[in-house]
This record gives sequence, C-alpha cells and structure tokens, in this order.
Amino acid sequence: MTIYDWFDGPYPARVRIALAEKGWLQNVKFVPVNLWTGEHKEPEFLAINYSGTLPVLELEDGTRIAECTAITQYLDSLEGHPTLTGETPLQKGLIHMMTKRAEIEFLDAVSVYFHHATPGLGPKVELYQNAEWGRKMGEKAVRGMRYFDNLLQGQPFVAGDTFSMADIAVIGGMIFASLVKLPVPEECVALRAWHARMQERPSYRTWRAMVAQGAPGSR
Ligand SMILES: N[C@@H](CCC(=O)N[C@@H](CS)C(=O)NCC(=O)O)C(=O)O
Repeated sequence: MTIYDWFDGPYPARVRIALAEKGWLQNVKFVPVNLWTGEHKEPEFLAINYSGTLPVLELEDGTRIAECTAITQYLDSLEGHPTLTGETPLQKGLIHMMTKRAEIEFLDAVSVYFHHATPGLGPKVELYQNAEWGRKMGEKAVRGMRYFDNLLQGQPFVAGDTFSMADIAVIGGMIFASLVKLPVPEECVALRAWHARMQERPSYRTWRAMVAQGAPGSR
C-alpha cells in the first residue's frame, strides 16, 4: 500500500495513528506531498485526488481512496485488531456519527480557522481567505471542544466504551488546534484527561516519533 501524505499534517495523522493501532505502518510506503509548497494543488496531485487534500491511500492495483474516514473504514475491513469502526451495527452507526461530528464540529472548523484566519499555507496556496469566516470557525471549534468535554464526562471514549475511529478524529482536532494555537479551555477537564490518555497510547507515541524525525528529505 502507498499513502500520499505530509509527515505532520493533522489529517494524515489520523490514518497514521489508525495504521499504528493495527501495527501496519511497516506495510506502507509513504509518498510525501509538500503542503507548504502547494504540491497538493498541482495538476499531478489533483489527478490523484480531485479534492487536492491529503492523505490518499493507493492500492497495488492503482485504486485510490481519499478521505480519512473512508481510508480507515477500508483498512478496518481487512484483517487485524483492534477494530476501529465497530463490530455491531449499533457500534458502526455510533462511531460513524461521532467521527462525522468530530469533523464537522471540531477538526474541519479548526482547518477553516487555519486557512482563513491565519496565513495558512501561504499566499501560493491560500488564494481566497475570509478572516471573519475563519474566526467564526475558530469559535465553532472551541464550542466543539466543550461539546466533547461534556460527552467525555459521561463515557471513556468518544463513541462509547471502546477506542475507535471517532477518538482518532478528535485526536486529529487536538493536533490541529495545538498547531494553530487554539487552546482547549481550562475548564474542559474531561477532554484534557481523555487527551492525556490518548497521548499515552502506543499509536500516538509512534506517530509523535515519526513527526519528530522531521520533514522527508530534511535529515
Ligand atoms: N476531508 C478530508 C480533509 C483532508 C485535509 O484537509 N487534509 C489537509 C492535510 S492536514 C490538506 O490536505 N490540506 C490542504 C489544503 O486544504 O490546502 C479528509 O478527511 O481526508
């Protein structure tokens, strides 16, 4: 399997953490696509993923799957443990819902904040910016943090009793929020405690070690 991504991107982190949970990182060839030089908006990459976003999974027969949720669902349908997208119909439904909610209410909102309310990836990539919209989405992201804090006061994981793809989506939001310096409110004690537990997981530590190695080719 090949994955087109960028080593420290918050969305790529979701797939790298999913792969680490499965113990499959060694089976993957990572092809770097430099977000900071706008490589993901060049025609060569747009031919790989119309949306011009990372990550993208490419199978041996050339089939490509973009979107973190779709990639994780595909990987999870292969053999291996733990199961990240649910065993029962109820778990599958709840995990899908909470993953979507993590994206809409938190991670994607942080992304819009980054691209619109900050210099984002720079003028070559950010051809249209709307700072007011970006700030609104920053506020939405913080509301999302409060929502997940409230949720995690009553259950150990984002979609219930087990770690899942939904936790990984919120982890992606936390990674992005930290990069763009959108702080988690002090009073979000349950979210902070959950985050500390997530950071102790071997998958998260593995991801952090990969990031610490720096940009591909810079060593
Ligand atoms: N919905 C997509 C979003 C992916 C995404 O936004 N990825 C970031 C990388 S961290 C990206 O490619 N951003 C570049 C841009 O939007 O210009 C997914 O879940 O894969």
